[in-house]
Amino acid sequence: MTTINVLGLGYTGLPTAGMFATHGFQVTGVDVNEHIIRQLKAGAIHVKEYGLSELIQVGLNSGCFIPQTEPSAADVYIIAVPSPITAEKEADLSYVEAATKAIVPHVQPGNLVILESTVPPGTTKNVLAPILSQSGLDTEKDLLIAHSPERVLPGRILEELVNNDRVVGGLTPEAAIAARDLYAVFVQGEIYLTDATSAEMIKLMENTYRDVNIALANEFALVAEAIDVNVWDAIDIANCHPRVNVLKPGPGVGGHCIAVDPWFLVQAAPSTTQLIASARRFNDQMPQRVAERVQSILTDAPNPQIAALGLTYKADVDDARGSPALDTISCLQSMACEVRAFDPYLPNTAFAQSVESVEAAVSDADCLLILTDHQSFQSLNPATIGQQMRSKIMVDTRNAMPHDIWREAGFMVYVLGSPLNRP
Ligand code: SAJ
Repeated sequence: MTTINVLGLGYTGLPTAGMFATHGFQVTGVDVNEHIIRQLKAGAIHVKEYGLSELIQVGLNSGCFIPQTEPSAADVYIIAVPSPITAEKEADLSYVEAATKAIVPHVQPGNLVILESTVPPGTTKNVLAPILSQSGLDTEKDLLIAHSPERVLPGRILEELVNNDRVVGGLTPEAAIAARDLYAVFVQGEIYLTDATSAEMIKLMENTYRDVNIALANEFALVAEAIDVNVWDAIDIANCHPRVNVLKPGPGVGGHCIAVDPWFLVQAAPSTTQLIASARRFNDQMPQRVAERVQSILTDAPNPQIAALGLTYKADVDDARGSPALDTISCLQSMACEVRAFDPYLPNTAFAQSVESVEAAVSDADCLLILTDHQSFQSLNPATIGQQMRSKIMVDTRNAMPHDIWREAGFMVYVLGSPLNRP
C-alpha cells in the first residue's frame, strides 16, 4: 500500500489526508500542534467542514489515518502548512521551511514531495528543492518534486476537493505526471500539468483576480453612494452582460488567502504591481470607510451603542481570521462607539466584544450593524429586535437582510452602496 505523510492538518491538510486515507492509502497526518494530534486521536475534529468529521472517523476506524507529531518514512510527502505574511507584507515561509526540513531525514530515491501551501513564485524551485537536497539526493533525478496548490473554498471543501479542476506543476515533467496520477484517485475535475513556478503563479493569479474584482465592486459601491444609485441592483444588471461578472461589495476582504496572496505577487515584482497593491490597500481600508459611514448616520447619539452581527470573515464559516468585521469594530471603538457583537458560529468568549445572543447585542442599541451575511440572520424578527433597541437603525454592509420587512417594522435601513433609506 502506498504510504503518505501529510504535513499540516489545517483546512487543507486534514481534508486531503482524509480523502487519501479513504481511497486506498496509508496516511500519516503530521502536525506540530500536540493538542490537535491528541484531539484527532480521540476522534475530535478541530476543522468544521461539512462531512469532514465523518471522513476522518472512517480513516481513524480503518487504521488508514494515523495522526502524529513527527513525520516518518513514506512514499509521498504532502506539505500543507500555513504561509502567512509578515508585517512588511512579505511571505513568511518559516512553516514551509520547517516542514521541508523535517522530512529531509526520511526522503528516499523515488519519493514524491508535493507542496500545497500557497507560496511566492519560485518557492518550490528555490526554497523547497535546496532544503531537500540536504538529504544528499538529486532533487531532479532522485526525487519527484511538485507544487499543487489547494483551490478549495472554505464551506465547500470536500465537494470542491473532488470536483474542482486541479493544477500540478512539476520541478520536472516526470514529477508533474506522478503528482497528477496521485490526485487522480479522487479528483474528478481536470488535472492540468505545468511547471512548478507557473503553478505557483496561477494560484496567486486566481486569488488576486478575486481581490481586485472585490476592490472594484467596493469602489463601485462608493461611487453609487455619491450619486444616489443602488450598487446591488446595478451590479445585478451589469452582470447580465455575458462577459461581465462583478463580485459583491462588503466591509472588506478577510480570511487567510485572498487578503494575503496578492502580496506574494507584489513581492515578486514590486515595480510592476501597482494595480494589485492598490486594490489590496483599497479593500483593507473598507472597514474604516464603513465605520465612518456608521458614525455619520449616528450623529444624534453622542456615545453610540452598536449591535454588531457577524464576526467571521464570511458567511456560514466559523473562521474569524483577518475578518473585516473585527477591523470595523476596532475602528468604531476608536471613534468612541460601544460595540456588543454576536456571531452564531463563534463562542461568546471569542472576542472581548462578544456576547452570548442577539438579544444581548441589541439591548438598548442605537444601531444594528450587519457585518457577515450568515443565513440565520435573515429570519431575525424586526419587531422583537426593534422593541429592544434604543433607535431603529440598521446598517447592512452585505445586503444580506430582507430590508422591506425591516422598514415595515419602522427601521431606517442603510445598505452599503445604496442611497440612505431607499425603498
Ligand atoms: N468577499 C467579498 N465579496 C465577494 C466575495 C468575497 O467581499 O463577492 C469577501 C468575503 O466576505 C471574505 C473574502 O472576500 O471576507 C474572501 O472570501 P472568498 O469566499 O472570496 O474566498 P476564501 O478566502 O474563503 O477562499 C479563496 C478561494 N479562492 C477563489 O475563489 C479564487 C478558494 O478557492 C481558495 O482555495 C482559497 O481562497 C485559498 O485557500 O486560497
